[in-house]
Amino acid sequence: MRTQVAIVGAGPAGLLLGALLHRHGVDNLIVEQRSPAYVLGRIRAGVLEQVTVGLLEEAGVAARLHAEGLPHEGFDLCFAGQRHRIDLQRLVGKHVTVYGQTEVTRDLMEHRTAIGRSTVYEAQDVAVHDFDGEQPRVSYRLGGQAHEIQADFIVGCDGFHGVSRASVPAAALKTYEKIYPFGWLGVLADVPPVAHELIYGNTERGFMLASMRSATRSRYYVQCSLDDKVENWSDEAFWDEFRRRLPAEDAARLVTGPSLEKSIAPLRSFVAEPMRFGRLFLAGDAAHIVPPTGAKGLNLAAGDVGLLSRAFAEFYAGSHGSRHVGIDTYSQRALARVWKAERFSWWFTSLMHQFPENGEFGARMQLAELEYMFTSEAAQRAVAENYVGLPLA
Ligand code: FAS
Ligand code: PHB
Repeated sequence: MRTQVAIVGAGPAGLLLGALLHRHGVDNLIVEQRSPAYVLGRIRAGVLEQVTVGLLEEAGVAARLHAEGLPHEGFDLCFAGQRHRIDLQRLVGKHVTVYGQTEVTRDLMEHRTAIGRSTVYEAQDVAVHDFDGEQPRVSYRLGGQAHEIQADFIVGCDGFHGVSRASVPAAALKTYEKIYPFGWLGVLADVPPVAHELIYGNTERGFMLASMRSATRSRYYVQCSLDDKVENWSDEAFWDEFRRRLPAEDAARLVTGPSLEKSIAPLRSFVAEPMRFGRLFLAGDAAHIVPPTGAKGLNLAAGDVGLLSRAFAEFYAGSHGSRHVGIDTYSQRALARVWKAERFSWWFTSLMHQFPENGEFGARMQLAELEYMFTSEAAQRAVAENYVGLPLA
């Protein structure tokens, strides 16, 4: 098989890249190791930046998002018995949209089928070859048969544990990592959200987040220890703990119910530099990870493929002279945006979680930062500017 751009991974990054390339008339093929049902079964992000919404509109995949997504013009921060709202619309004139990653992935999958583009699911032993030359290849096995794709370019959209970054010689990569000393226990349940906007809480018992997927489906999180196990948490135990961390007025109206999904996610910050190796490019979680506190992971992946799709469109459409500007500057432009999101996600995580190892002074620094924020319009505007997302280069 031959294509212009071979994409490894059919998560949101790979599928959005495929849809944007199709829009620009660039031929592409996606190879995914799991089944569609498995990919859709992963419960992850919930908040889309306007840049992400714009890219889904550009790809022609935003109809359901506009019909069912929930525009949110602010969110609440709770700490030390206080509650303050970050008014995104007033502070920076923008909002975010609550629409689950599962729904984004479903929309992109259905779009890909409708436009007749193929995705190879349940591919085994996927490998990338010769990306330091002019004729890179992707090989895989399907139903016991060996297959190979020749391409002009390969894009690794295969997540943190994928094969693409792992195929780059270690000497060519510089990685940066921070592991946080706690995880997030998350529950998805068909119960009405406890509030109409998101609530982030730094409580003495730990971080909490009240989010949602719709007016009838809630997504809730509590900070838990790294060695905690999801089997230690019955639904009842989760609801008791979540209720304890909610502000009293919300706890009083909390509706509980059976969990549809319950899992513990570790938190890490990670960046691999550069994001290009010859004719292999990395995008999304394959290149970087953020703690979910700032709701940046999915949105950073979308930004990467937005930059990359324009670079490939220029390459295939441009005159010889300009053909390479986009692809030659992709890594540097993507990383400039990635590091700013890494900073915000690290800062917001450091502010909103309990760090017993930081002692009482550390706790007072958090309190001082939060109290300063709510006496300073400039500080609130900085939070709002980062939360709604920075512009695409
Ligand atoms: P993904 O990991 O989503 O997709 C990679 C795809 O590549 C997968 O389908 C995988 O099966 C496939 N793949 C892997 N290896 C392969 C191989 N060798 N060959 C072929 N295919 C291969 N972000 C937020 O903004 N908010 C959140 O609340 C949030 N919660 C999260 C919770 C968890 C447990 C995790 C792990 C992440 C969370 N994230 C969150 C981040 C998440 O949303 C990612 O940023 C997003 O999935 C990134 O999308 P992709 O880059 O496409 O990577
Ligand atoms: C979610 O709804 O899953 C979500 C929302 C905001 C975050 C993290 C996760 O910061």
